[in-house]
Amino acid sequence: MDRTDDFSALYGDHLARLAAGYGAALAATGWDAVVVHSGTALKRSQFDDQFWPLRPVPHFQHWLPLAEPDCALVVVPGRRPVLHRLIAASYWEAPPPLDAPHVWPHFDAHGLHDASRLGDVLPPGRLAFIGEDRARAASWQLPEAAINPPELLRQLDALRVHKTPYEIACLAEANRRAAPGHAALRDAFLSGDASELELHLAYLRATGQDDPETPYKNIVALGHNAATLHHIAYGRGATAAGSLLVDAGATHLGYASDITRTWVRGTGAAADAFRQLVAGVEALQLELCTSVQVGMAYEALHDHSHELLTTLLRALGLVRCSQDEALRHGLSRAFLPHGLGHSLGLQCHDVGCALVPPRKDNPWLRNTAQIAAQQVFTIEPGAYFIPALLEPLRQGPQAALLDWALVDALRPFGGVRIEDDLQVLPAGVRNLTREVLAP
Ligand SMILES: [Mn+2]
Repeated sequence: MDRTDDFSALYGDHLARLAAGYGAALAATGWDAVVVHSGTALKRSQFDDQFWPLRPVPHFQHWLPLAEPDCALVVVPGRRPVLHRLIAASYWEAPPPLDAPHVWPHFDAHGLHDASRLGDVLPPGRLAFIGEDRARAASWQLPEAAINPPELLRQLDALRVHKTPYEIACLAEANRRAAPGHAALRDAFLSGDASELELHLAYLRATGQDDPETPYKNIVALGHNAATLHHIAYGRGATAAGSLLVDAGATHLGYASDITRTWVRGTGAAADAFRQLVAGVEALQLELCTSVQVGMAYEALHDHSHELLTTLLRALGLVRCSQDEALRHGLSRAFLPHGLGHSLGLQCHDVGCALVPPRKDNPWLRNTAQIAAQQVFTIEPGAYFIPALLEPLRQGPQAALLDWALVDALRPFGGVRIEDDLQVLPAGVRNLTREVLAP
């Protein structure tokens, strides 16, 4: 069996699991069938006639990686799924071609000249609609109560938490596609003075992606810009900045990778201290990856990341008090305000692992699930010099617990984040990122 047959077999198994899952969810929630809409192209402005590239409804992409607007997938338990595709009459726009021959044998495909006429051919019975375009559902005479019924949606989202071997293969390939981009930016940064915009373009070239195809806007931050967690307003000028943070991924058949690396250049005491901080965050990131265990709460791992970061900040001299005192005052939270990671899949911030809200002191944590085999999530600790978080400490009663001269010396480097994508195994993890990206 060659690799293509192998992949094709994985996809068949994936669809079989999906069909069983949809059947159970529909039966449990009292629906006879479901229509999953691919989405409607959104106008960039109501005053113009250009559209954003379609981001398909993830439930639709869970079945097939087709990025065409106004497709409808009709799932009736026990029957082959039926795909209605709009036969576009436009000579202005055409959807991207789909290079995935493994998909077509699994669907009964029909062409539709007018999307609003689908209502005429929908099966009888209680039909639910999953999608974003409520007006489209209404055009098919589906009542308001049939649109994204909360309990059905919750059960369909839950199906996306544990990845099938097909999905794991897609996520692994998305990592493999992103790896040359990270390697190219490391080399460009260490050997030249490219601007953020030039580095962003170099990443797209090295990964063979157009900007809208990336799973999220590349974060390319030189120097102090790394303190802006989602820095995407790329600088244009050559720079002598001592650090580069790149948070960028790739997609494969709709599945995303999400990878962050931080690089340091230059000499001197400040560069050496920041290099130690980067090495320390990388070491604690690796330790967190190896401590992942089935049954553990992801939030406990997040809490553990603050213990490890506190130890690191004390070792580097940024924090000048006991471990207990630093933890009691939550000093590490001023350096690391975001969550340790999130579920990953068809969306960069995938659903299903945050059904329970986090504790109040972890407001930005997007994964509160119990860790289980076949989940895929990121582990992405960081440490940043963010004036809006540090200044209140400097002005407050705990000011003496930090070395402000060192904080000020490191501020021009912005910050560090190290992020990998992990598949949880029955014992331990598979690191989808490090298996393709050399240190
Ligand atoms: Mn991430």
